[in-house]
Amino acid sequence: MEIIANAEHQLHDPPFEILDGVLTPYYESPRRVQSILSAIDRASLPVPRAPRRFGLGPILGVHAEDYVTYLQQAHARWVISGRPAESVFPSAMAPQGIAGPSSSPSALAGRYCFDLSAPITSGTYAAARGSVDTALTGASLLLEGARAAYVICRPPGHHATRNQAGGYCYFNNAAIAAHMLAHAGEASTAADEPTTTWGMRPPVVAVLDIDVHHGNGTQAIFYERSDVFVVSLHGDPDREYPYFSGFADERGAGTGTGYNLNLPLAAGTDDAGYLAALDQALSAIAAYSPHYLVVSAGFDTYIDDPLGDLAVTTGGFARIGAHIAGLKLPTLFVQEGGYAIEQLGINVVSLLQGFMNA
Ligand code: SP5
Ligand code: ZN
Repeated sequence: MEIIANAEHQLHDPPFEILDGVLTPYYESPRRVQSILSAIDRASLPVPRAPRRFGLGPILGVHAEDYVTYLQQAHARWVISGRPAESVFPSAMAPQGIAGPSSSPSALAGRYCFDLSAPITSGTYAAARGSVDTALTGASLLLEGARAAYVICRPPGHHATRNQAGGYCYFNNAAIAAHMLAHAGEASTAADEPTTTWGMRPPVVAVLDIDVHHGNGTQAIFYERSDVFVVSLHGDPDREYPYFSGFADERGAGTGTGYNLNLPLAAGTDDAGYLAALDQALSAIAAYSPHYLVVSAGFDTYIDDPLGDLAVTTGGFARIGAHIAGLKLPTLFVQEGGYAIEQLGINVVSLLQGFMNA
Protein backbone atom coordinates (compact mmCIF):
# COMPACT_ATOMS: atom_id res chain seq x y z
CA MET A 1 0.00 0.00 0.00
CA GLU A 2 1.46 3.33 -1.11
CA ILE A 3 0.19 6.44 0.68
CA ILE A 4 0.46 9.93 -0.82
CA ALA A 5 -0.17 13.18 1.03
CA ASN A 6 0.53 16.83 0.29
CA ALA A 7 0.88 19.93 2.45
CA GLU A 8 -0.87 22.52 0.24
CA HIS A 9 -4.27 21.35 1.42
CA GLN A 10 -3.75 23.63 4.43
CA LEU A 11 -3.98 26.67 2.13
CA HIS A 12 -7.68 25.89 1.74
CA ASP A 13 -9.56 26.66 4.94
CA PRO A 14 -12.83 28.49 4.21
CA PRO A 15 -14.50 30.08 7.24
CA PHE A 16 -18.08 29.01 6.62
CA GLU A 17 -20.71 27.49 4.35
CA ILE A 18 -24.49 27.78 4.32
CA LEU A 19 -26.15 24.47 5.21
CA ASP A 20 -29.89 24.12 5.27
CA GLY A 21 -30.16 27.90 5.62
CA VAL A 22 -27.71 28.15 8.51
CA LEU A 23 -24.34 29.90 8.44
CA THR A 24 -22.14 26.99 9.58
CA PRO A 25 -18.40 26.62 10.31
CA TYR A 26 -16.89 24.83 7.30
CA TYR A 27 -17.07 21.08 7.89
CA GLU A 28 -14.40 20.21 5.32
CA SER A 29 -11.50 21.40 7.50
CA PRO A 30 -7.71 20.86 7.38
CA ARG A 31 -8.11 19.05 10.72
CA ARG A 32 -9.54 16.13 8.76
CA VAL A 33 -6.12 15.42 7.29
CA GLN A 34 -4.47 15.77 10.71
CA SER A 35 -6.81 13.07 12.02
CA ILE A 36 -5.92 10.79 9.12
CA LEU A 37 -2.16 11.36 9.33
CA SER A 38 -1.98 10.75 13.05
CA ALA A 39 -4.02 7.53 12.80
CA ILE A 40 -1.78 6.30 9.96
CA ASP A 41 1.25 7.05 12.12
CA ARG A 42 -0.17 5.29 15.19
CA ALA A 43 -1.07 2.23 13.09
CA SER A 44 2.46 2.06 11.63
CA LEU A 45 1.11 2.13 8.10
CA PRO A 46 3.60 3.28 5.42
CA VAL A 47 4.81 6.86 5.84
CA PRO A 48 2.96 9.10 3.35
CA ARG A 49 5.07 10.37 0.47
CA ALA A 50 4.78 13.71 -1.36
CA PRO A 51 3.14 13.81 -4.79
CA ARG A 52 4.86 14.28 -8.12
CA ARG A 53 3.77 17.33 -10.11
CA PHE A 54 1.58 17.05 -13.16
CA GLY A 55 0.62 19.97 -15.35
CA LEU A 56 -2.85 21.06 -16.37
CA GLY A 57 -3.02 18.43 -19.12
CA PRO A 58 -4.73 15.66 -17.14
CA ILE A 59 -7.15 18.18 -15.57
CA LEU A 60 -8.19 19.46 -19.01
CA GLY A 61 -9.04 15.90 -20.01
CA VAL A 62 -11.97 16.14 -17.58
CA HIS A 63 -12.69 19.81 -16.87
CA ALA A 64 -13.61 22.69 -19.20
CA GLU A 65 -10.77 25.14 -19.84
CA ASP A 66 -12.90 28.19 -18.95
CA TYR A 67 -13.73 26.59 -15.59
CA VAL A 68 -10.07 25.88 -14.82
CA THR A 69 -9.14 29.46 -15.73
CA TYR A 70 -11.98 30.73 -13.56
CA LEU A 71 -10.79 28.79 -10.50
CA GLN A 72 -7.29 30.11 -11.02
CA GLN A 73 -8.34 33.76 -11.24
CA ALA A 74 -11.60 33.95 -9.27
CA HIS A 75 -10.28 35.02 -5.89
CA ALA A 76 -7.94 37.75 -7.21
CA ARG A 77 -10.68 39.19 -9.44
CA TRP A 78 -13.16 39.08 -6.60
CA VAL A 79 -10.84 41.02 -4.31
CA ILE A 80 -9.79 43.55 -6.98
CA SER A 81 -13.48 44.33 -7.54
CA GLY A 82 -13.75 45.36 -3.90
CA ARG A 83 -15.58 42.29 -2.66
CA PRO A 84 -14.58 40.78 0.71
CA ALA A 85 -11.28 38.85 0.62
CA GLU A 86 -12.57 36.10 2.91
CA SER A 87 -14.02 34.03 0.04
CA VAL A 88 -15.72 34.04 -3.33
CA PHE A 89 -19.29 33.08 -2.51
CA PRO A 90 -22.30 33.04 -4.86
CA SER A 91 -25.29 35.29 -4.30
CA ALA A 92 -27.09 34.39 -7.52
CA MET A 93 -27.40 31.15 -9.47
CA ALA A 94 -28.51 31.33 -13.11
CA PRO A 95 -32.19 30.55 -13.70
CA GLN A 96 -32.66 27.19 -15.50
CA GLY A 97 -31.43 27.38 -19.06
CA ILE A 98 -30.28 30.99 -18.72
CA ALA A 99 -26.61 31.93 -18.79
CA GLY A 100 -26.13 35.49 -20.02
CA PRO A 101 -22.60 36.69 -20.73
CA SER A 102 -22.05 38.82 -17.61
CA SER A 103 -18.43 38.86 -16.53
CA SER A 104 -19.23 40.28 -13.08
CA PRO A 105 -17.37 38.32 -10.39
CA SER A 106 -20.76 37.66 -8.80
CA ALA A 107 -22.15 36.21 -12.04
CA LEU A 108 -19.15 33.92 -12.43
CA ALA A 109 -19.42 32.81 -8.79
CA GLY A 110 -22.94 31.56 -9.57
CA ARG A 111 -22.18 30.14 -13.02
CA TYR A 112 -19.29 27.94 -11.91
CA CYS A 113 -20.82 26.67 -8.68
CA PHE A 114 -24.01 24.76 -7.86
CA ASP A 115 -24.38 25.16 -4.08
CA LEU A 116 -23.32 27.16 -1.03
CA SER A 117 -20.55 24.80 0.13
CA ALA A 118 -17.68 25.60 -2.25
CA PRO A 119 -16.28 29.03 -1.39
CA ILE A 120 -13.03 30.04 -3.09
CA THR A 121 -10.34 31.47 -0.82
CA SER A 122 -6.90 32.83 -1.69
CA GLY A 123 -5.41 29.32 -1.33
CA THR A 124 -8.18 27.22 -2.86
CA TYR A 125 -6.72 26.89 -6.35
CA ALA A 126 -3.26 25.85 -5.11
CA ALA A 127 -4.79 23.35 -2.72
CA ALA A 128 -7.07 21.90 -5.40
CA ARG A 129 -4.11 21.53 -7.80
CA GLY A 130 -2.15 19.76 -5.05
CA SER A 131 -5.08 17.44 -4.45
CA VAL A 132 -5.16 16.50 -8.14
CA ASP A 133 -1.39 15.90 -8.16
CA THR A 134 -1.83 13.62 -5.17
CA ALA A 135 -4.47 11.54 -6.98
CA LEU A 136 -2.44 11.42 -10.21
CA THR A 137 0.64 10.25 -8.31
CA GLY A 138 -1.39 7.33 -6.98
CA ALA A 139 -2.70 6.55 -10.47
CA SER A 140 0.85 6.62 -11.84
CA LEU A 141 1.97 4.16 -9.17
CA LEU A 142 -0.77 1.75 -10.32
CA LEU A 143 0.40 2.16 -13.93
CA GLU A 144 3.89 1.25 -12.72
CA GLY A 145 2.55 -1.96 -11.17
CA ALA A 146 1.59 -1.09 -7.59
CA ARG A 147 -1.21 -3.24 -6.13
CA ALA A 148 -2.81 -0.35 -4.27
CA ALA A 149 -2.44 3.27 -3.25
CA TYR A 150 -4.31 5.54 -0.88
CA VAL A 151 -4.22 9.25 -1.75
CA ILE A 152 -5.12 11.83 0.89
CA CYS A 153 -6.93 14.28 -1.36
CA ARG A 154 -8.16 17.52 0.16
CA PRO A 155 -10.21 19.29 -1.08
CA PRO A 156 -12.27 16.25 -2.12
CA GLY A 157 -13.57 15.91 -5.68
CA HIS A 158 -16.54 13.70 -6.49
CA HIS A 159 -19.18 16.46 -6.57
CA ALA A 160 -17.20 18.63 -9.01
CA THR A 161 -18.56 18.46 -12.56
CA ARG A 162 -16.87 19.41 -15.83
CA ASN A 163 -17.50 23.08 -15.10
CA GLN A 164 -18.94 23.53 -11.62
CA ALA A 165 -17.71 23.34 -8.04
CA GLY A 166 -19.97 22.22 -5.19
CA GLY A 167 -20.12 20.12 -2.06
CA TYR A 168 -16.54 21.03 -0.95
CA CYS A 169 -15.22 19.91 -4.39
CA TYR A 170 -13.39 21.91 -7.10
CA PHE A 171 -11.44 19.46 -9.28
CA ASN A 172 -12.74 15.90 -9.52
CA ASN A 173 -9.64 14.04 -8.33
CA ALA A 174 -11.06 10.55 -8.77
CA ALA A 175 -12.39 11.30 -12.26
CA ILE A 176 -9.09 12.84 -13.36
CA ALA A 177 -7.22 9.78 -12.06
CA ALA A 178 -9.71 7.39 -13.69
CA HIS A 179 -9.44 9.27 -16.99
CA MET A 180 -5.65 9.00 -16.87
CA LEU A 181 -5.84 5.25 -16.17
CA ALA A 182 -8.36 4.77 -18.99
CA HIS A 183 -6.04 6.51 -21.43
CA ALA A 184 -2.84 4.81 -20.31
CA GLY A 185 -0.52 4.02 -23.21
CA GLU A 186 -2.29 6.24 -25.71
CA ALA A 187 0.68 8.60 -25.98
CA SER A 188 2.55 5.89 -27.89
CA THR A 189 -0.12 5.38 -30.58
CA ALA A 190 2.02 7.17 -33.16
CA ALA A 191 4.69 4.47 -32.94
CA ASP A 192 4.48 1.01 -34.53
CA GLU A 193 4.73 -0.81 -31.20
CA PRO A 194 1.62 -2.09 -29.41
CA THR A 195 -0.16 0.80 -27.72
CA THR A 196 -0.61 -0.69 -24.27
CA THR A 197 0.19 -3.76 -22.24
CA TRP A 198 -3.49 -4.66 -22.75
CA GLY A 199 -2.93 -5.04 -26.48
CA MET A 200 -4.78 -2.70 -28.79
CA ARG A 201 -7.63 -2.06 -26.35
CA PRO A 202 -6.91 0.68 -23.81
CA PRO A 203 -7.64 -0.21 -20.19
CA VAL A 204 -11.12 0.09 -18.79
CA VAL A 205 -11.67 1.47 -15.31
CA ALA A 206 -14.33 1.07 -12.65
CA VAL A 207 -15.06 3.84 -10.15
CA LEU A 208 -16.65 2.64 -6.91
CA ASP A 209 -18.00 5.59 -4.91
CA ILE A 210 -18.65 4.76 -1.25
CA ASP A 211 -19.07 8.32 0.04
CA VAL A 212 -22.50 8.76 1.65
CA HIS A 213 -23.35 11.43 -0.92
CA HIS A 214 -23.98 10.57 -4.54
CA GLY A 215 -20.92 11.36 -6.68
CA ASN A 216 -22.87 13.55 -9.08
CA GLY A 217 -19.76 15.02 -10.68
CA THR A 218 -18.14 11.69 -11.43
CA GLN A 219 -21.43 10.34 -12.79
CA ALA A 220 -21.91 13.36 -15.07
CA ILE A 221 -18.31 13.28 -16.36
CA PHE A 222 -18.53 9.63 -17.46
CA TYR A 223 -22.27 9.39 -18.17
CA GLU A 224 -21.86 8.93 -21.92
CA ARG A 225 -18.69 6.83 -21.77
CA SER A 226 -18.33 3.06 -21.71
CA ASP A 227 -14.62 3.00 -20.82
CA VAL A 228 -15.26 4.07 -17.21
CA PHE A 229 -18.00 2.21 -15.29
CA VAL A 230 -19.25 4.35 -12.39
CA VAL A 231 -20.94 2.63 -9.45
CA SER A 232 -22.13 4.59 -6.42
CA LEU A 233 -23.61 3.57 -3.05
CA HIS A 234 -25.14 6.48 -1.18
CA GLY A 235 -27.98 7.81 0.90
CA ASP A 236 -31.11 7.99 -1.24
CA PRO A 237 -31.19 11.43 -2.92
CA ASP A 238 -34.89 11.53 -2.14
CA ARG A 239 -33.68 12.66 1.32
CA GLU A 240 -29.88 13.22 1.04
CA TYR A 241 -27.57 15.71 -0.65
CA PRO A 242 -26.98 16.25 -3.61
CA TYR A 243 -30.74 15.66 -4.06
CA PHE A 244 -30.92 16.02 -7.87
CA SER A 245 -29.09 12.87 -8.91
CA GLY A 246 -28.19 9.41 -7.67
CA PHE A 247 -31.48 7.66 -8.41
CA ALA A 248 -31.48 4.01 -9.45
CA ASP A 249 -32.87 4.69 -12.92
CA GLU A 250 -29.78 6.73 -13.95
CA ARG A 251 -27.98 4.08 -16.03
CA GLY A 252 -25.91 6.17 -18.46
CA ALA A 253 -26.71 7.56 -21.90
CA GLY A 254 -25.62 7.03 -25.52
CA THR A 255 -22.42 4.98 -25.67
CA GLY A 256 -22.44 4.98 -21.87
CA THR A 257 -25.83 3.30 -21.51
CA GLY A 258 -25.48 0.54 -18.93
CA TYR A 259 -22.16 1.92 -17.60
CA ASN A 260 -23.55 3.82 -14.61
CA LEU A 261 -25.06 2.15 -11.55
CA ASN A 262 -26.61 3.82 -8.51
CA LEU A 263 -27.53 1.95 -5.35
CA PRO A 264 -29.47 4.36 -3.10
CA LEU A 265 -29.65 3.30 0.55
CA ALA A 266 -32.25 3.74 3.29
CA ALA A 267 -31.58 5.93 6.34
CA GLY A 268 -29.94 3.94 9.13
CA THR A 269 -28.42 1.30 6.83
CA ASP A 270 -26.05 -0.69 9.08
CA ASP A 271 -22.93 -2.78 8.35
CA ALA A 272 -24.92 -5.82 7.21
CA GLY A 273 -27.21 -3.81 4.95
CA TYR A 274 -24.29 -1.85 3.58
CA LEU A 275 -22.19 -4.93 2.83
CA ALA A 276 -25.12 -6.54 1.01
CA ALA A 277 -25.40 -3.52 -1.30
CA LEU A 278 -21.61 -3.38 -1.65
CA ASP A 279 -21.53 -7.00 -2.80
CA GLN A 280 -24.10 -6.14 -5.46
CA ALA A 281 -21.85 -3.28 -6.63
CA LEU A 282 -18.77 -5.52 -6.61
CA SER A 283 -20.51 -8.23 -8.67
CA ALA A 284 -21.46 -5.64 -11.28
CA ILE A 285 -17.85 -4.40 -11.37
CA ALA A 286 -16.45 -7.94 -11.66
CA ALA A 287 -18.79 -8.61 -14.60
CA TYR A 288 -17.32 -5.56 -16.36
CA SER A 289 -13.73 -6.94 -16.00
CA PRO A 290 -11.96 -3.63 -15.48
CA HIS A 291 -8.17 -3.31 -15.43
CA TYR A 292 -8.17 -0.75 -12.63
CA LEU A 293 -10.42 0.20 -9.71
CA VAL A 294 -10.71 3.74 -8.36
CA VAL A 295 -12.51 3.96 -5.01
CA SER A 296 -13.99 7.32 -4.06
CA ALA A 297 -13.46 6.69 -0.39
CA GLY A 298 -15.80 8.78 1.74
CA PHE A 299 -16.19 7.97 5.41
CA ASP A 300 -19.39 9.95 5.97
CA THR A 301 -21.36 6.69 5.96
CA TYR A 302 -20.06 6.42 9.55
CA ILE A 303 -22.74 6.05 12.21
CA ASP A 304 -21.74 9.29 13.97
CA ASP A 305 -21.07 11.44 10.92
CA PRO A 306 -22.78 14.84 11.21
CA LEU A 307 -23.56 15.01 7.46
CA GLY A 308 -24.89 11.51 6.83
CA ASP A 309 -27.62 9.26 8.17
CA LEU A 310 -26.22 5.76 7.59
CA ALA A 311 -24.80 3.56 10.37
CA VAL A 312 -21.54 1.99 9.21
CA THR A 313 -19.16 1.27 12.13
CA THR A 314 -15.38 1.39 12.37
CA GLY A 315 -15.34 -2.42 12.15
CA GLY A 316 -17.65 -2.16 9.16
CA PHE A 317 -15.02 -0.19 7.23
CA ALA A 318 -12.55 -3.06 7.66
CA ARG A 319 -15.09 -5.46 6.16
CA ILE A 320 -15.75 -3.03 3.31
CA GLY A 321 -12.00 -2.97 2.61
CA ALA A 322 -11.83 -6.77 2.66
CA HIS A 323 -14.76 -7.12 0.27
CA ILE A 324 -13.18 -4.60 -2.13
CA ALA A 325 -9.90 -6.54 -1.99
CA GLY A 326 -11.83 -9.57 -3.26
CA LEU A 327 -11.92 -7.99 -6.73
CA LYS A 328 -8.13 -8.49 -6.88
CA LEU A 329 -7.65 -5.35 -8.97
CA PRO A 330 -5.00 -2.64 -8.86
CA THR A 331 -6.86 -0.22 -6.60
CA LEU A 332 -6.59 3.52 -6.00
CA PHE A 333 -8.33 4.79 -2.85
CA VAL A 334 -9.09 8.49 -3.21
CA GLN A 335 -10.06 10.38 -0.07
CA GLU A 336 -13.50 12.06 -0.34
CA GLY A 337 -15.77 12.98 2.62
CA GLY A 338 -15.90 12.08 6.32
CA TYR A 339 -16.73 14.70 8.94
CA ALA A 340 -16.66 12.87 12.27
CA ILE A 341 -13.16 14.28 12.55
CA GLU A 342 -12.08 12.51 15.75
CA GLN A 343 -12.86 9.08 14.29
CA LEU A 344 -12.03 9.82 10.64
CA GLY A 345 -8.42 8.64 10.90
CA ILE A 346 -9.25 5.38 12.62
CA ASN A 347 -11.97 4.69 10.05
CA VAL A 348 -9.49 5.23 7.21
CA VAL A 349 -6.99 2.90 8.87
CA SER A 350 -9.73 0.32 9.38
CA LEU A 351 -10.62 0.33 5.67
CA LEU A 352 -6.99 0.12 4.55
CA GLN A 353 -6.10 -2.65 6.99
CA GLY A 354 -9.22 -4.59 6.02
CA PHE A 355 -8.10 -4.34 2.39
CA MET A 356 -4.46 -5.25 3.07
CA ASN A 357 -5.22 -8.17 5.40
CA ALA A 358 -7.86 -9.75 3.17
C1 SP5 B 1 -17.31 15.50 -0.36
C2 SP5 B 1 -18.55 15.55 0.46
O1 SP5 B 1 -18.77 14.67 1.28
N1 SP5 B 1 -19.37 16.61 0.32
C3 SP5 B 1 -20.58 16.68 1.07
C4 SP5 B 1 -21.31 17.97 0.96
C5 SP5 B 1 -22.58 17.90 1.74
N2 SP5 B 1 -23.23 19.15 1.84
C6 SP5 B 1 -24.60 19.22 2.25
C7 SP5 B 1 -24.96 18.29 3.35
C8 SP5 B 1 -26.39 18.50 3.82
C9 SP5 B 1 -26.55 17.83 5.16
N3 SP5 B 1 -27.82 18.10 5.74
C10 SP5 B 1 -28.03 17.39 6.96
C11 SP5 B 1 -27.49 18.13 8.15
C12 SP5 B 1 -27.89 17.44 9.42
N4 SP5 B 1 -27.38 18.17 10.56
ZN1 ZN C 1 -19.87 12.99 1.26
